[in-house]
Amino acid sequence: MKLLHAADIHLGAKNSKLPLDRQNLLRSEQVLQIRELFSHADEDGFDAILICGDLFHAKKLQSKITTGFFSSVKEFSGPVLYIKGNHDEKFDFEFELPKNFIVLDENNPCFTLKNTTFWGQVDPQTIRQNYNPENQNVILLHGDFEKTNSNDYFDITKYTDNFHFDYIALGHVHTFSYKSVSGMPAVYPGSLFSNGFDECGDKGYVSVNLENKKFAFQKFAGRRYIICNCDITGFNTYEELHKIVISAIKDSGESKSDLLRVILQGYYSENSEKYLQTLQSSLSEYFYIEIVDNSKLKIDFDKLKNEKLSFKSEFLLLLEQNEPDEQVRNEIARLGIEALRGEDIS
Ligand SMILES: [Mn+2]
Repeated sequence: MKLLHAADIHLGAKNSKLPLDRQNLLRSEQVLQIRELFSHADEDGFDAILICGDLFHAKKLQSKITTGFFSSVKEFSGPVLYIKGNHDEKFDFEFELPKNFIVLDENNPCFTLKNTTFWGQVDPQTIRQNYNPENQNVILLHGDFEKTNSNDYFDITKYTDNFHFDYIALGHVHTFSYKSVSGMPAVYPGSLFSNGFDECGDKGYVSVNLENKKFAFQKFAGRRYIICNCDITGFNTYEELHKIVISAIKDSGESKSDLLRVILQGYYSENSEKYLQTLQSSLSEYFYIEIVDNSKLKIDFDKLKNEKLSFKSEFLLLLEQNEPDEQVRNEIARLGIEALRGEDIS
């Protein structure tokens, strides 16, 4: 039996820092990509799709998102098995669900397909009443079983100490990871899409072959969030700055469809051409790009102190007389000079 194991789809979630048109585009794209995935799941040989919680981001969603999702479910001939997560535990199913969309909970603790029983996150007593060791058994769980101090921690041993599962399908942790628990594979597929710069890298689902006990991460999300650190120390002209930034972006292995955050670091000198607006608009072919400027002005104190009739020189001399700590003095000097240049204080 072949399973498509997904979790944390967070339909309807938005990265509110993005421009509105980009947010809308991403949300409708996600619905269409899921339809594409589900409509090919039969020919890709999947017998069932598992969704281990946080399918929906909030209690209520725009109906075009939910209708879009459930129309995708109908594209697949097998069952789509779902448990609720912390984000969608209160989701209102105010409409008729497709027959192959199966919610596993205390009212409906398990579902059997051929020789495999799928379990929801139910009381172990409930499992005991119907557990058949002759079958293959798979359990769907949502939460963090490793971080005992997490609000969403759950004790996995109440399942693994009492039953054998051929596969433990998890949700909640947004990065692909797996661990063997009492010899059983416990797998987080990670989120299906990324929703921000705190979730960089490839996102996808896990393809599971229950017969040979093999599972593999499958890259799915078309767009990635990428953080690109860029040391701009040493540039003088705008062309030099542009060249340094472009080369750092290329090194990140990006594509034009990704969402990029470029973090400028290092030092620039007083007369260097740091034209950030121009830089930003020269990179407009990316789906989304933002520039975070953490670079610092490098100050030639000796030169500035010797300037005649100069605010900067007066300021630095005063500072030297009043602040004994050199590190503190340098930081105040940098902020003061930036302010005197009429710049944003970094
Ligand atoms: Mn989640």
